[in-house]
Amino acid sequence: MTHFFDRIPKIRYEGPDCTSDYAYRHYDPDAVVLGKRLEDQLRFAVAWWHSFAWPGGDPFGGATFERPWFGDTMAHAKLKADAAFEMFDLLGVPFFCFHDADVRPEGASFAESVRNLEEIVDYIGQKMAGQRTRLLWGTANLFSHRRFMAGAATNPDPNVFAYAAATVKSCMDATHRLGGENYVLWGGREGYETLLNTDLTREAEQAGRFLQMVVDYKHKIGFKGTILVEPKPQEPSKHQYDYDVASVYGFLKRFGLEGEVKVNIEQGHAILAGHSFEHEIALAASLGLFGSIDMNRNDYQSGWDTDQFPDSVPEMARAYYEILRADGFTTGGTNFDAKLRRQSLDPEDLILAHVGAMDVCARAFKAAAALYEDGALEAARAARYAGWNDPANRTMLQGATLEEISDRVLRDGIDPKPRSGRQERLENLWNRFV
Ligand code: XUL
Ligand code: CO
Repeated sequence: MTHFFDRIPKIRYEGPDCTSDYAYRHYDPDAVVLGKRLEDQLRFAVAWWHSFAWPGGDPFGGATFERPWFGDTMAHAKLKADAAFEMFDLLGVPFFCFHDADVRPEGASFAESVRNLEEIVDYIGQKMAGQRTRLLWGTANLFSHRRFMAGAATNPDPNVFAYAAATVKSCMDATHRLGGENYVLWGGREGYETLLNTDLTREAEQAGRFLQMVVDYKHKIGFKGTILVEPKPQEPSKHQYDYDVASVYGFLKRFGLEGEVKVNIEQGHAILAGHSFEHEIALAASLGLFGSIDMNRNDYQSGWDTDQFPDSVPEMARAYYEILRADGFTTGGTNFDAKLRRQSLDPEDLILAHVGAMDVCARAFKAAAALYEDGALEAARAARYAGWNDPANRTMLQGATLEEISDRVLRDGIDPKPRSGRQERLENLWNRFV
């Protein structure tokens, strides 16, 4: 016991009229929505790094948080794990996610870092055996240490490529041992600061080879989870190669990995790339790449990655509507890759941030599910394309040539009549549900 969360009661669903801070108003894990328990639809996960490892610094100031587990020893790492599992239990959250660097102290050598990771993975495994929290995904931190400043897989130095490969192997082993449902690669430094010193061709080939090895190793060890790439356009690099879903798709096609790897889409990253979150989800689904989401938004004025907890039901509903159209999550889930504001010092802040975020997502999901079940939006979409059901029209996509189509236009006197896209009507429909 850490006593860190001592004054906080276990959070339960108490309904929309409840006035306590320490209750879910919308997230009832056992409520059945579209044939599944809400817990199994949303698959919430806590991010170890922001909740337990981040000290509250920003570019202008250092740590603001004081936590009894801050320190570089295995004893600190275990205390941190104790606190994490106490919080998972209080929230009743089904999953967590971690990087190696969040859970273990860095060793004096690579071998010592791996030993530390194995020791803490044993410890986390024992904790998992005692409660119901599972691992949504594991990942390697290939961006914080100075050795990765010029990239990991895309580093000009082959020794860094080797170190990164060995690190990913150790993190895949850890994820596999803990029964993780996915393994994530976010290429924070896989990009460049200036084209003046960068060989784009070489760096892409290194990244492609690296990901092929990850996929090979997944099959070798019998890891049944999904390999996920997390797109982001920039920050910390000036330009990151996994810019957005479309760039990741091109990269996967180029290296023959499109059937092996999916994407973990983060709301804030989508906006940084000049897209909406729902655009990235819809595109991933249409390309057969949709995997999981990181549900944290940015401040719309600041223009950088502020990793805030979600607070907007209408925005989240758009995202969950697209997830429902993609048949929901399989191995993926809703990970709160979100951090407190640096003035939010108290244990309560950490709990209430997650309670609010889970309620926002649950409310959004239920609204999206009601609209999806109603079917009016999907019927309108289908009606818009209904002309393609006519066999004569279908042949145009199935082998008819330009000359044949031209003959048909002349023969039948085809003369298209523009029709309304009915956008406002559909927006009104949307707002009846959300
Ligand atoms: C950084 C980010 C990471 C990844 C995991 O912007 O989103 O936390 O989710 O490395
Ligand atoms: Co993320």
